[in-house]
Amino acid sequence: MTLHQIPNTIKTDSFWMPFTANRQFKKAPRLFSSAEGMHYTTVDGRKVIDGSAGLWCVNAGHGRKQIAAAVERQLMTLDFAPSFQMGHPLAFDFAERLAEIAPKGLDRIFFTNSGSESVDTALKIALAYHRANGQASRTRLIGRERGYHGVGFGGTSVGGMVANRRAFATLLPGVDHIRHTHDLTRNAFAKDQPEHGAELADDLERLVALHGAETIAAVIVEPVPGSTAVLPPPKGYLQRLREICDKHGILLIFDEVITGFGRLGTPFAANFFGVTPDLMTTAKGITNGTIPCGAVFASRKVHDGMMVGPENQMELFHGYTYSAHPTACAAGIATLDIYKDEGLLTRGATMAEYWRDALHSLKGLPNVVDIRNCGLMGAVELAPRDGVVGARGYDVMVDCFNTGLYLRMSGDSFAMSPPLIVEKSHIDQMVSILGDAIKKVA
Ligand code: PXG
Ligand code: PLP
Repeated sequence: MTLHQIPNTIKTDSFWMPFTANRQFKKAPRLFSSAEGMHYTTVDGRKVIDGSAGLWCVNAGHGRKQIAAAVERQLMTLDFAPSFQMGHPLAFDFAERLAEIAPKGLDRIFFTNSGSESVDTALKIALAYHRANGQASRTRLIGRERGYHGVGFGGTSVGGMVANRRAFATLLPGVDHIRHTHDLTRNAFAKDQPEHGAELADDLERLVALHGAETIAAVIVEPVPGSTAVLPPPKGYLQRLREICDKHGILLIFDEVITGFGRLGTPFAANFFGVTPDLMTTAKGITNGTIPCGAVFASRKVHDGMMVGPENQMELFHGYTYSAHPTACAAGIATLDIYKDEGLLTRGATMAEYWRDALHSLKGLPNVVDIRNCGLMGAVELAPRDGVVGARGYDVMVDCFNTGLYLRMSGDSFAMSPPLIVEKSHIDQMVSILGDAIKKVA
């Protein structure tokens, strides 16, 4: 397992790393020093193909000079401008550009700096919207088991990955969860959307019966959960969830932090599934991962519903110092230019079939219990070793890194989401390295 690992010459004590086993990592650090196109280069000079677009964010590939130039120009022109009671033109331009590619009607944009902030913002907008519309009793927020909505207290509360919640006590009150849709018994090795499970959306009716619709503000789901290792929604599931929300006056929030900006071969998952939420949270690919940025897309109904009261009074008491930061806007506009020029928001559709078949070719390898795909997202799930969750997955991940593939693990599953510039030869290489690692580690 130590193949290619470098002597530890840097001091690693001070950096408390996020979502990392710090003591394990620091014994044998895995360090990238540069990146271009589809590849990282490690500090010891090896090329490693990027199977996860960084952390699901580098959709146009690494080292895009156009973005770097826009950021540099912006820093030298207007490094910072407040967006509280002041403004700068680029923020308005960026919002207009996002509105142009938004799912129909979701064209009011609130800027944040991350997915976590987008989620907390959307949840707060949902509460404020109902209050502004005479329904202040709608305070309950509903998430879903296995959901990931970032790490703020709001996102952690509606999230449903138990390890992310366990240490943090009571979280927000008045939150509940519907059931997840992962069903190996009925759907293992399903291609694209699984056949079984649309009825799981009816679990929302259970919560309506339990709590009363008049207490529920919003339901938040990832159209395709990513962090929990890619769970495409059963056919008809999201449509049904939309119908139930409409029936009961509940706002539907799609968390598109991963699925936004071309991941499924459409600009957003809302386009892919033909279901439009009331609010949509985004981040990551919005600036190709270069400068932290996020955005909440709100429907006209929600936005206009908030534009009430005296005109000299703020409509929403919420915002971040860095909302619509000039460098983030510059990076974002340059990113949208690249997506448009290179057709990247729909390129995934032309690669999805090849991606699917390549991933599913791993069926039959030792310990592989499921393979899932949707657009340019994919996952391979292994059985845990001796009942210890994550041990086998970790060994496969390290072996892949040592032999030239970076990918994300979640327990004993591997989630892959290559940059949208990926070519068939890259896909072959990724699947070959992963397959070899699975055989070796068996
Ligand atoms: N919502 C969703 C659906 C996400 O996937 C967030 C919110 C939070 O975004 P920020 O920018 O605050 O991290 C995310 C982030 C992984 C992985 O490999 C996933 C995320 C982040 C880092 C790693 O599972 N998702
Ligand atoms: N904490 C303090 C003391 C602050 O003054 C501020 C912002 O002014 C914040 C937190 C919030 O920071 P941000 O707006 O970057 O989220």
